[in-house]
Amino acid sequence: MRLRWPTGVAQDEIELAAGAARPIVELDRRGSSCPVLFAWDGSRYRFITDVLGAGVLGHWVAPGTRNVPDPTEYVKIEGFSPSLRNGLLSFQLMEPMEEVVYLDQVRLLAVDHPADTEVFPNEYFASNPPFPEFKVIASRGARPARVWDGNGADVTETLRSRDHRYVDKLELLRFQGFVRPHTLEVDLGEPYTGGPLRLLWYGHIEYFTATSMYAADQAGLQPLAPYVEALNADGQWVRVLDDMGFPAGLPRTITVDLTGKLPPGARRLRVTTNLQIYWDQLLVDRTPEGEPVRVSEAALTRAQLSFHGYPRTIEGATPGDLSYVYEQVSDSGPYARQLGAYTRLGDVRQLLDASDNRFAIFGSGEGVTLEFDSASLPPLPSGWKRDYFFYADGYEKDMDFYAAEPLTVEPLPFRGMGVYPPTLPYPDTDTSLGYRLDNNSRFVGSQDPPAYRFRYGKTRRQFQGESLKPETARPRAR
Ligand SMILES: [Ca+2]
Ligand SMILES: [Ca+2]
Repeated sequence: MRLRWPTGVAQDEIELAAGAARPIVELDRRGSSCPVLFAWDGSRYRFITDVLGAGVLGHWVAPGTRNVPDPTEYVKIEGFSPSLRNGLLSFQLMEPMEEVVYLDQVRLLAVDHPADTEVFPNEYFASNPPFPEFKVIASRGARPARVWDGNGADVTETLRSRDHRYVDKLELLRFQGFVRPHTLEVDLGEPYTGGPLRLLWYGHIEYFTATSMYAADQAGLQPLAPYVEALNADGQWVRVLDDMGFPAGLPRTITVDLTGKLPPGARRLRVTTNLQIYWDQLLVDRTPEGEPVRVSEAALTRAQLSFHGYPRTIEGATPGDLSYVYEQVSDSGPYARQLGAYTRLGDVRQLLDASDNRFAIFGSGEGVTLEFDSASLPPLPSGWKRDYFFYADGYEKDMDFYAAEPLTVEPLPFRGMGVYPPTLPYPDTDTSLGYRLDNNSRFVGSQDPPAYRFRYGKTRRQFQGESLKPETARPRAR
C-alpha cells in the first residue's frame, strides 16, 4: 500500500494482511524543504546552507491567500574559505527532498573588506513585500548582549557565540513549525540616543508547511512573525517593528536594522514570535554606514545539471540543526517528483547567466555543479579579507497538498507574476517558447515508475519462478 500524506511524504507499507484493519502511523520526516548549497573547500564539497526558501511558490497563508515569493537571495559562505578546484571556485546546488526547483540565475560576489570588519548581506525572510534590498552590511566590533528568555532565564552565554547551542526551550504545538509564543528580552548595554543600531541574529527555523498553516488556521492559530518592542521611558512596551523577519531555513545571519526606530533612551528590547526559530547567536552592531567594502563578481564559466542522489543528512541535537554530507550519497531515496517537463541534463550555463524566466528546472536528487572564475578578481589590498556571497535567483515548489499546483512542474512561474499560480500565463515570446522546447525536454510522467516510486528489490520467496531482472536503484533520466 502506498500512502501519500498531505505534506507530500510518501510511505509504503508491504506485506499487509488482506481483509484486516491495520492502523498506520504517519512517517515523521521532512517532506519539502529547499535546495542546499555546498562549496569546494580544497578536499571536498562542504555544506553551507539552503537557499531559495523565500522563493517558495503558492504557499498557503490564509483562506484565499497565498504568499508572494521573493526569488532572490544572497548567502554568505561562512565557516571556511572556498578553494580552487581545477582552477575554479566550485559549488553544488542540489535538491535533497521532494520539490521542483526553477533556478533562473546564480552569481558569485567577492566582498573585500578590512580584516577587522565582518560583512553580511542584508537578508531576512520577510513574510510580505517590501523584500530586503541588497546591500553589504559591514560591522566593526559587534558585541553580544545580555538576553533573557520568556521565563526570565539568562541565555546570554547561549547567544554569545555560534556553537550549535541554541535558545531551545520552545513549547512545540501539534502544528509543524508552530510553538507557544516565546519572547527574548535584550539589554542593549546602553540607552539608545540615536545613530546606527542593528541586531545580527544567527539561527535557523524549523519551517511550518502549507499543511500545518492550514491546520493551525482551522484551530484559530495564525503565524506571528517575530516582532520587536522597546521599553520606553514610561516603562511601557511599545511596538517598534512589526516583522523583523527570520532566517530563511537553515543557519544564516539575518540583519535587523533598528536605526532611528527606538524611543529615546530605550535600552531594553523584546522579540516575540510563535514560529519555531532557534537562535544561536545575537550581536548588537552600531557601525556607521560607509565602512570601506569592495564588491566584484567572479564569472560563471560552467554549469552542469545532473542527477546526484541523496546526500547523507546529519541531524544535530536541536531540531532543524541539519547538515548534509555531499559525498556520502544514496542513489535512491523515498522521494517523489512533480510531473512535467524538466530541463535536460548537461550544460545549463546559458540558462543561469541572467534573470530572464529561462530556468534550469530540476527535481528530487538532482542539482547543478557551478564553477566560477576568480582569476579576474582584483588583488586583495594588504590588511583586507575576502568573503564570498552566493546569489541565487529562482523559485521552488513544495509537494504539499495545500500548496498551489503541488504535483506538477507547470504552471511555470515568472518574474513579476505576484502570487502563484499566476493569473497570467507564462510570457511565451519566441525566445521563451524556444527555451522551453529546446531545453525542457526531460519529461517525468505519471506512468514513469522509476521516477515516482521506491524501487524495492523483489525477494525470491515472493517471486519464485519468475525470472528476475537486476534492479537498478538509480532513477533513469529520460
Ligand atoms: Ca535564466
Ligand atoms: Ca550559541
